[in-house]
Amino acid sequence: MLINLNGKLVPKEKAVISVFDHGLLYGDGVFEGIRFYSKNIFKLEEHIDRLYNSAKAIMLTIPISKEQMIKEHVKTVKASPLKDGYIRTVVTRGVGDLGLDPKKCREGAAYFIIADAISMYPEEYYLNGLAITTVAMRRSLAECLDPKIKSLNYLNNIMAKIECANHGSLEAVMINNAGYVAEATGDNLFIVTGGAVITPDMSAGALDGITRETVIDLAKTLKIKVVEKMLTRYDLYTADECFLTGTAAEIIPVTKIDGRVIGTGKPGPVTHKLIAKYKTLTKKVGVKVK
Ligand code: PXG
Repeated sequence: MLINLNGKLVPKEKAVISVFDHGLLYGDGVFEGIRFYSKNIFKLEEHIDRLYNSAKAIMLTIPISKEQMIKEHVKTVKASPLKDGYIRTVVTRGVGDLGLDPKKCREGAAYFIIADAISMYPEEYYLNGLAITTVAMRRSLAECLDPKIKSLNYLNNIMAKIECANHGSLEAVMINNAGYVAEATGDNLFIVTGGAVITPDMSAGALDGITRETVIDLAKTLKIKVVEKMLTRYDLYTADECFLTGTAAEIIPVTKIDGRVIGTGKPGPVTHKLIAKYKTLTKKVGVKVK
């Protein structure tokens, strides 16, 4: 496997970064998770835009232009033996002295791009639905670390993941400090109630998911009403359907929340329709890697 390390393709064993890299020392950096299907990179421009926005928010200058970054992604996928896979792009503040001041990273930001396989949840959950649980760990406040920034600091989500695993569940519902539903640990959350597709408003504190946006667009083309609003756990328990969205997870049905069976207990018709549309779209669009 070849890894793109600062623009050079190097074997996995040689793709190493310094222990003085501030991405590692302080979580000072940003990242993206992107998929490619049959060598087409899905929603690449959107992911690159979000990467540069995350970097801008933390005042991190990415050393290459967006256009060059797109080319580096194409180069990395081209070098991969995989037809379908997952790309993990990371930009760190770079190598610096000890001390959290970013000025100590005099060489500037560093980046790497990995193209590899990924599996988020076992296949049976895509067929039968996932059981998820609310955790005590609250989603970070936008006033502290805005969930819109896809930073290398994922401890908020990781601790929620540990907490739900301690309760024997594979995924967590994260709520914000006001008690409203924000998202899952690495996926956005949707419900279907009265025929409408409903998802927490971005102001609830969630990542501005690219799959979330895609699903909203697909629902609209299917003439399904889409609502973005604050949701409580009561709204989840009483929904007809529920599903999670993310680049890695794609669309996964949820059939149980905190022990409450959702709808019929089986993935619902709207979820099925959106999964089918999403699959078709991933085959149709994307940046082609020749
Ligand atoms: N919420 C959070 C907190 C995320 O990190 C999503 C939602 C879904 O966003 P997209 O744009 O993918 O629809 C994410 C996505 C990984 C990894 O290991 C990345 C994510 C989630 C889980 C694992 O690369 N990011």
